[in-house]
Amino acid sequence: MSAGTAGAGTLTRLRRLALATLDGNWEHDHTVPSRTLYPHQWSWDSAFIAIGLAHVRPERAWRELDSLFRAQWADGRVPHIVFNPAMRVGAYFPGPDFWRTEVAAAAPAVATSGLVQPPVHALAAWLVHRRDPSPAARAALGRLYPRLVAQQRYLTERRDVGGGGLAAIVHPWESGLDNSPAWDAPMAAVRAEAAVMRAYRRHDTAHADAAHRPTDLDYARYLAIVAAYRDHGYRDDGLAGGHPFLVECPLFNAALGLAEHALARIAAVLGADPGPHRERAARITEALVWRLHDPATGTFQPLDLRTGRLVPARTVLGLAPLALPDLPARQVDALVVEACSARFGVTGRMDRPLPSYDRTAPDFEPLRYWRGPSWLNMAWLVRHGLLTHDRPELAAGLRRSMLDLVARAGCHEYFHPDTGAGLGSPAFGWTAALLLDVLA
Ligand code: 2M8
Repeated sequence: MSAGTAGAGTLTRLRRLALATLDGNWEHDHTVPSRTLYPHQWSWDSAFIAIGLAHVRPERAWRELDSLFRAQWADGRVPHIVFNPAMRVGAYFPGPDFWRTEVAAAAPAVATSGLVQPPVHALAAWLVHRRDPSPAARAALGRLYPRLVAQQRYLTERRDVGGGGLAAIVHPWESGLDNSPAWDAPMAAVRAEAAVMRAYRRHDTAHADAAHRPTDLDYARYLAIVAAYRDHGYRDDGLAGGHPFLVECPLFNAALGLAEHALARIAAVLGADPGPHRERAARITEALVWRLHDPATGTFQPLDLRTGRLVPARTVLGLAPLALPDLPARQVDALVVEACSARFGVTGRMDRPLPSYDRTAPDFEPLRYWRGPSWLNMAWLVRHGLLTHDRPELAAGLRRSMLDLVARAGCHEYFHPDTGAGLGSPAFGWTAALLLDVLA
């Protein structure tokens, strides 16, 4: 029997496991994604984690978001890592001594990275509030709202490098899908050599199989891109002139649009005007369709701003716009076809979980991080889209597959896309949190 159709006993066991994982990763005012691999606070992890915490520890859900936004930069950017000063130096690479955010006037006093991640926080704040509409929660929402607005303003004004109404990412880490095949073409143009890594000590490969992680050449390029941005003072003016990596990502921009939809609802609760958020949401969806939709395949593809070309790799990033409630029916239908194709295999009865990359591609790698394995946050987002566009059977198929993965392997970071075996960190925050959300 699969967990999706399991009895109350199995569901209770799953709930307990998820709660124990979140409690085990709780660190005074935030949840670490993993005690070993990622011992600090990560931006979009905190958003997903808050969504799960809302079901079991609502007060912590607000603290999670609040602690992240306390590290917001003066220009509105929400850093992708907030470093815990109590953690030993070298617990994660690259650490504060590499980021050196003090070069930027807008950086906060606490140590952070200088990059961002997909802005799923307004959606998270909205979902947390929906679970917990207490007066304390309303006050927490009221404190977050202006910060969420500032985050959107940063992304829509300073990051619209292409000038078409979408936000550009300046590093693959900003996509959240670090070594996705989507970034192979833009990364190939970044000058770096794997040998550079001899000068550094990677921390990730001490805790995870190197064959499952990005390569040394990937890391050398990651560092080269950070160095270019840092040496530019983490400023966003003039990026089009020479920054080595500039891409409009469908997932990142779907999150940007979803955030405006969520902010419209939050504004209505707080007695503010939802109108401008609705207008901005509509403009983002329009820009996504106009700029990132490939009519030849019906899918959404990243746009490499350095070449002006859409990236051809079909990854799970391209399914994310399905979560937008105002996506036109033609694109919704095409994305459902893509999700249900042999590439991604979504059905009402899934025998294998959703992969992060086209499983029919010759370079599909079932073990390597974002180049094939299944991740619960992607399944959660696609399920969210299927529910939004009234495909309950497909959404139920994805939900069952999420439950099965954790029932068999535990709260792993990611899973083998054929066997479902657990990979990466064995006690991973967003896996536990999003499981709690689909169990509710
Ligand atoms: C992974 O990314 C970090 C860099 O930000 C890393 O590999 O060290 C990604 O899976 C990212 O999406 C995630 O937020 C982060 C922490 O879980 O780990």
